[in-house]
Amino acid sequence: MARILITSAIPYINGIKHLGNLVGSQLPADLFARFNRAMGHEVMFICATDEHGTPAELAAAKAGQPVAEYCAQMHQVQAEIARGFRLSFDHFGRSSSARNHRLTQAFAARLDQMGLIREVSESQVYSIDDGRFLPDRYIEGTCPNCGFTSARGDQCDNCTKQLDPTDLIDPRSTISGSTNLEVRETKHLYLMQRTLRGKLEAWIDSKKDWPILTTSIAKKWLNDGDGLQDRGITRDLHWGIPVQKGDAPWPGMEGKVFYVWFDAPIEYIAATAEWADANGLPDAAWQRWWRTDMGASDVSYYQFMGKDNVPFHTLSFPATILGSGEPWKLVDYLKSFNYLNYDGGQFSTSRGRGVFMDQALSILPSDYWRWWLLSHAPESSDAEFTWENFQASVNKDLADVLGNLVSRVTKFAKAKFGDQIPAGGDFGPQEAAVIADLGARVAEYTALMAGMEVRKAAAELRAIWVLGNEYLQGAAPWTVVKTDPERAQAMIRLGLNLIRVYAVLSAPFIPDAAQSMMTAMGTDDWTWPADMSAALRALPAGHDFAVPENLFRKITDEERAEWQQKFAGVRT
Ligand code: B3M
Ligand code: ZN
Repeated sequence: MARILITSAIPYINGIKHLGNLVGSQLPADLFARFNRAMGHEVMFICATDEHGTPAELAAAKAGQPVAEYCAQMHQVQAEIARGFRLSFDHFGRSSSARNHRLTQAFAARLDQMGLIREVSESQVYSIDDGRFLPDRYIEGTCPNCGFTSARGDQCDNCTKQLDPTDLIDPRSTISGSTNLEVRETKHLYLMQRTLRGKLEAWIDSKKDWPILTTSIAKKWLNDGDGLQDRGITRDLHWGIPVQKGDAPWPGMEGKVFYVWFDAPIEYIAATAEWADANGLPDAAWQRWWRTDMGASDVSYYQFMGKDNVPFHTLSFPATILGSGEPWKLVDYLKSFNYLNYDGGQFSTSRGRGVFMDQALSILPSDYWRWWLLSHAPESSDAEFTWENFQASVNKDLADVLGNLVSRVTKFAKAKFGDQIPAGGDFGPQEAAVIADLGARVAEYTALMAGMEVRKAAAELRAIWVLGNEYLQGAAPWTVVKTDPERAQAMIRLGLNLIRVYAVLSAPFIPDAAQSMMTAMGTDDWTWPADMSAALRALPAGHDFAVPENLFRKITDEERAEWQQKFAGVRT
């Protein structure tokens, strides 16, 4: 039994995520967690909400709520939706937790002690009427390049020129509209990542088995232009983790908070501590996952995220960990994803374009979405969601192939032989052949799942479902029963056992349907079918079974057209 630590990138608190966000981190991480639990490994699967930074402040202001209240409420909303999608986190934490405050402040103090923090004096725009420094995107004005009047402090959206806030003509605060602004000196802490360049490069180079997408992004940031830059880890904001040296004040840093990207990955660790607290366990319980001096050296740690988050996980967070010189666990394998596009364009949170997690669950159960998203995961390239494709996948894979097999076998068995698995006949050459084929495919499927080849694993699972259909098509118990009922009984015995095997294999993708299949087979035996011949004999003759409710319904053309219309534009 291995010990597997899995973290998904932690979603921002500001609003409900769309399906593109889901398939790029939380969902494949859940697939992998479920698979590893099924293999009998000890799994710790961690996620959280990412609650600091300007987006959280802006969203709370827009909602007219104090930011702490807004975050507490949105955390509940996101947790509920995560349950709806059956995301099987061991803990869903909050980056604003007391645990993360303490840990983040402790890391900063330690990095300072290691000589890796320097103070940098910067000039920044201060709004006298708002009583605060303004982050770049809180400042708007006229673009000096093209004359666009709503250019932001960091970039002009019209001509795309990168800007400094001080470049803007007639700058104003987007919070209050005030033009009563001035440039003030302010001090910030910088993490001296350049000093750690050699260590980081050696570490990345040692990861021979990482996906190309991951290492190419890491290498690009390590070597591009001037190479790795020192990074500001503090901000002049009110909402966040106060800058302190552990428990002690940090002279000159009063009123400042840590930058959200400094504290967010530390929350992976803090959330595991939150898990221990929530379960009344001592510190050793979470430390054995994270501290190599506390037992974590035999943990395999996997991270899941979209490609835009890779630099922070291959450079910044490892810089925090390596720089601390303390025995923290570093990631062993980083699985990253490209983007999922939506119906000829991009998902857009700001414009409400595409399907958001809550909306998805309001029209169909989570298994439908899980299956489509995972079987089309944007691994080797970007992928695209279209309603035609979604309808076709659901109707063919789930309803026609899997759903139909389950319903046909159980209904026929009940009608002809009653409520128990029939005893007649023996397995013959046809059964031996399908057992051999299934065994080979399941071995391949298991390897693909272990290797996090999400799309290929889905294709293999589908092929496994198809094999069962082909066997029944060829064996045709519905015909054979007329001439040789004993033989038909043997076929149906295999068919019913196959339903249990399918439940086990399919559970990581479609957990609810898998549970229905298992319940209908009157058992709770989730043993992974390593030996197919034994697995297809696990349910003996005389064992009770039931006909389950229809597992999947088909999506009609009318529904498809309606949904296409409904999700094309602005979210209401
Ligand atoms: N919240 C960005 C995102 O949700 C960011 C990830 C943090 S991972 C530590 O895509
Ligand atoms: Zn411009």
